[in-house]
Amino acid sequence: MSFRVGLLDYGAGNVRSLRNAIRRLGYEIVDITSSEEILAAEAIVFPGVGSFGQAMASLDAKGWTEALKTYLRADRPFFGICLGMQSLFEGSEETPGVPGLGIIPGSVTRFESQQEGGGSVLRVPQIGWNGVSPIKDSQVLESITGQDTLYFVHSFCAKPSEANRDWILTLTDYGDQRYISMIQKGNVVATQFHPEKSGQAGLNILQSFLSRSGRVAADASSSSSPTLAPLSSFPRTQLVKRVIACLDVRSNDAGDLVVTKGDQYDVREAAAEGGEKGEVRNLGKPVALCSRYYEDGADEVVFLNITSFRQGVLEDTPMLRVLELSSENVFVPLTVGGGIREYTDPDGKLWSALDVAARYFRAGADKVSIGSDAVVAAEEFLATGVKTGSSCLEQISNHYGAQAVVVSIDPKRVYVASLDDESARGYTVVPLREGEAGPNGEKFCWWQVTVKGGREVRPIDAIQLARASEALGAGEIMLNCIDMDGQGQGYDLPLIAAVQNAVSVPVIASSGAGAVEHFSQVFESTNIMAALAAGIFHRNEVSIRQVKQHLAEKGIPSRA
Ligand code: 1PR
Repeated sequence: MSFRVGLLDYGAGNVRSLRNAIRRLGYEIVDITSSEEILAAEAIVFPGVGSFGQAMASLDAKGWTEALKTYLRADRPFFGICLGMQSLFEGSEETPGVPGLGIIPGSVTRFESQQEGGGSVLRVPQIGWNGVSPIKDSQVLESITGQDTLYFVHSFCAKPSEANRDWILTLTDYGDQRYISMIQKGNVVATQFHPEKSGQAGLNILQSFLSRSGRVAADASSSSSPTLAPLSSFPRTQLVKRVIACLDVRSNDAGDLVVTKGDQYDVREAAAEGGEKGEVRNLGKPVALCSRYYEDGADEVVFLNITSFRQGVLEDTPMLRVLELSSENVFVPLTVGGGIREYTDPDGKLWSALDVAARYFRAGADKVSIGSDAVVAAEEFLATGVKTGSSCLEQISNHYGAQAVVVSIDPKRVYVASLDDESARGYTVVPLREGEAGPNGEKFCWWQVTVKGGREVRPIDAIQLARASEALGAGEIMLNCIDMDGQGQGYDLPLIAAVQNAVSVPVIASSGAGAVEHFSQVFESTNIMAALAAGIFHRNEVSIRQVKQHLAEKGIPSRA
């Protein structure tokens, strides 16, 4: 170990994974607390989190802005991540009028949520794994191959131009929009993607930077001069499909936290004839399963604390510990759900949804998933048309950014006889697939929203909830289906298509995967970019590798 890495952390999100990644690579971390420490640092890593305006305001409030500019202009070792890269530009459409550090010419703009060739909307934020197309050589990229993908999660991006060309190291394409995914000039490096969330490929990039920090300027071969080829001539990249493992976690009857799995949300073993309901199914330990799925190629892991509505979330120490331990060894995004809401503890103290989310982010979560509380907020919004800003969904989204908030929808099919069935007025009714029918031969259905793990139905449908959630600040929708859950018969394709068409944020298909073919089926027939499964992975029926192999055989791109 040659030096200590200074971390510029202004307290806005999950930097635990970054700390874990740097430690894993063998470096010691020192938290920067003053502008003097910035100027004296041997290397600085700046993981910007939150909004552009908040990041710049935090730097200003701490009196760090000028010191950071001086540090950067002196070509000292710097690695910016996501907003840490965007802050190097002159400004951002995200927070007009707020100047950036102004080291790189140009301003950051929002992705255009436009129509693509196939007529579908380009989903913003971009969430998932995409490639990088180098426009010059650099030792920072020495371990990256053309097949590698890295994890991006952002709504804003910096566009390449002749004015900033000498800073560009790699370009990436989202739909037909080409943007800067990495910059490098001398010792100053930054990435739009999250290397600490990009598996081994991301760790390799961080390692390449840290291992020669401060020596780049002296080593002329490390970064060649840019070629004069037009920026459009470099190979295109694409966002690939995600395969997500989901761990439903709860205490079993002995009080241990276990991964369980329901059949249509019933997580207890069937009762013996005439006997009482069986035990909670125990399919393994959360931390161990999370590691196994990471090693097996999961692009993301979701933890759902499925009984959190019965207990106080801030007393949920075991779940926090699961996240802390998992994030030590798992370098892909982690989402946590269950009990993300405002909460009054037994002493009468009120904890805001922001306090609750902050606890989970600090423990290692990258995103929080909101179920029941999002339904409450959506119902109010649908009734009044007013965004109060006070719902838990809005608060967390406004503070941490939409990309950090997933809304988990738990719908149940309601079968009806016709498209204009009186009982389904106001809801989206669709025809069932060939061969499907309701219990009384019905040929149509709509999807009623439930809360509390399917125990209570609400008077809105999944499409209304998805639309309202997007309006209130959800960056992603996790779309379960109680009827399909644990059945192994495939995803609810009409539901997924209906929700996918109703919103412009990314949608994760969930519930029903029973074979590798169900993944290609949902990806091909709905154009969705992410599919989640639980039971088949827990029971070792199908591995994530096998899913990816199958996708490759079908010509569907996914992370290798
Ligand atoms: O309402 O904000 O406290 O959140 C509670 C969260 O817990 C919600 O995200 C809700 O979906 C989840 N949840 C509550 N009860 C259950 C249950 O199963 N009894 N699990 C539950 C939801 C469904 C999926 C499952 C897929 C794939 N789990 O996540 O993993 O259906 O399963 P499969 O591949 O085996 O078919 P709040």
